[in-house]
Amino acid sequence: MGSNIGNRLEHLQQAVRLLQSHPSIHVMRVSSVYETEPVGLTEQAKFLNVAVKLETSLEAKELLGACQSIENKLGRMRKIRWGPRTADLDILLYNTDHIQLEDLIVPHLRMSERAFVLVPLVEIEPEVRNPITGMLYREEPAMQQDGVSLWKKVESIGDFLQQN
Ligand code: A4P
Ligand code: MG
Repeated sequence: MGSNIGNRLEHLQQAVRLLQSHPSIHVMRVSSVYETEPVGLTEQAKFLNVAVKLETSLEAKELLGACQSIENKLGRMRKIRWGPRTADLDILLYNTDHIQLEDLIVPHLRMSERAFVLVPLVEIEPEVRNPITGMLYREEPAMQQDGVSLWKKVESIGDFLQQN
């Protein structure tokens, strides 16, 4: 998840609360919070990024729908006009599945090249591998990129939700 508008931490906390309140989603872990230089469109504010581990009985497509409805809810709650969203929730991995649908590609297409994804992911799941190549994500060269710094250490989900 990422946010670079307004109260970034609050947006991420709210997204985790909304995931938790979904009847078919159980939040297992939340990584520490990292402040990250924007990648892609670089003329924008720094992001806060976290990785979240879930257990769910939802199919991947249904989980994408749940993530998008949380993005929409957060956008509406913050009264941000149509445009950049207050929170972006992407699915990085779904078990070891390889999914190639029109609107859902898993593993996420650009994750292996992005330290802002890999660093929080590897923190909560150090042994996780790319299900297609078998490569450990912690051994990806992109792990060494600059622009990702620890912003708040997170010890537990409760700890994350209480931070300010
Ligand atoms: N989509 C396909 N696969 C997936 C997936 N695995 N998870 C489709 C989520 N969505 C997936 O996404 C566009 C479309 O991707 C969706 O309709 C969905 O069907 P979006 O969230 O609407 O738009 P977006 O996030 O602006 O585009 P995209 O392509 O997801 O952008 P990225 O690659 O996620 O980049 N820099 C830092 N430091 N931190 C960030 O968090 N985020 C971005 C967004 C750019 N730079 C960043 C960060
Ligand atoms: Mg996205």
